[in-house]
Amino acid sequence: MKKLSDNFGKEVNKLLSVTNNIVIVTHSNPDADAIGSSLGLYNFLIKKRQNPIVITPNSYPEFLWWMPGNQNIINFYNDKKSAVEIIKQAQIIFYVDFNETNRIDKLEKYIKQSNSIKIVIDHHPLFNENIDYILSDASASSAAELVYEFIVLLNNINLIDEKIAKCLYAGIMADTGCFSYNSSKPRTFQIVAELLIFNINKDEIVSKIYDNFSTDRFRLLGYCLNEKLTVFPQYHTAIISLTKQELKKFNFKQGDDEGFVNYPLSIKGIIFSAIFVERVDYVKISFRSKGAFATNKFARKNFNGGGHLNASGGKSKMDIDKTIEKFISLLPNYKNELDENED
Ligand SMILES: [Mn+2]
Repeated sequence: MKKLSDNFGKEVNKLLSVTNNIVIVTHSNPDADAIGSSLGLYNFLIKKRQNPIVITPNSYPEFLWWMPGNQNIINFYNDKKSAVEIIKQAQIIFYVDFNETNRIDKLEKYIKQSNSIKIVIDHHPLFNENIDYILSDASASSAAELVYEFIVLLNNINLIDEKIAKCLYAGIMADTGCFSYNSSKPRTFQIVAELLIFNINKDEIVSKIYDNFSTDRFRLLGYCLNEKLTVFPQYHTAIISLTKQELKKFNFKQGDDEGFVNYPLSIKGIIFSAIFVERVDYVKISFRSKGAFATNKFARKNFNGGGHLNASGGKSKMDIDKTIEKFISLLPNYKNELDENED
């Protein structure tokens, strides 16, 4: 675990005791871990008699709206004026579930202008060193797990309650795909055990996050798997693509393609998966892998992106067909690596 100071807990506690204006920011297109870790931290700071405000760069799916504190989140995209004003007043800004400011899109400009103290709580590989306090561990399951560690470092375990536990559980559960990956360390389960003490209904949380497909989204998934899947067995790779017209046909709403990229990894012998989704002026790409194949390196080198070893993303300004052509043309360069990692 990286942190800038051995007295992290003491120093941050001291800092919080003299600060009123605290802002928590998470990455754009927030997922369950982004919202769970942000609201876990939010509810914790409220318990500490602080007055934090969570700001998201844009909106996020309705299946995350149940989390305690959600009603107070400010969405920069919808309420730019308030968000900018709050950031101007901020004395501390937490970066939760990201550390590179290019992950927060248009919010970046305002966050960079702020001379507040910056505190990172994140589990992505660390690139931004321009931060006052860092709690970063790329081997942690989720940002939510690190928010728990943050509370431990501040010596405030006694403040954890059902609200905090629900949010943190949601983040850990979702970022590990219901404990199927990124969850081999005993520590993750120790933390989960501590959270379950608060009588949270874990099955209900899973159901809220996963059993929420609209009929359109469910049919879109079926369409992807049946019509839009291309498998490259020689490269242990499979891809899915979706054009704007196809999205329209299925009344696409933001987040509807969430998780689709994981499905090809269920095919025997496939260890690398990608989904290409056409947006207004670029192609959004998500990568997933099993084992040691580093999708983040692949994304960084070829598609302007980055992320975790097994889960990352990128962008392409070329049209979707050219983007896919480029992806396919790259596969031979990775053949050895993909062969080695075949399970
Ligand atoms: Mn995360």
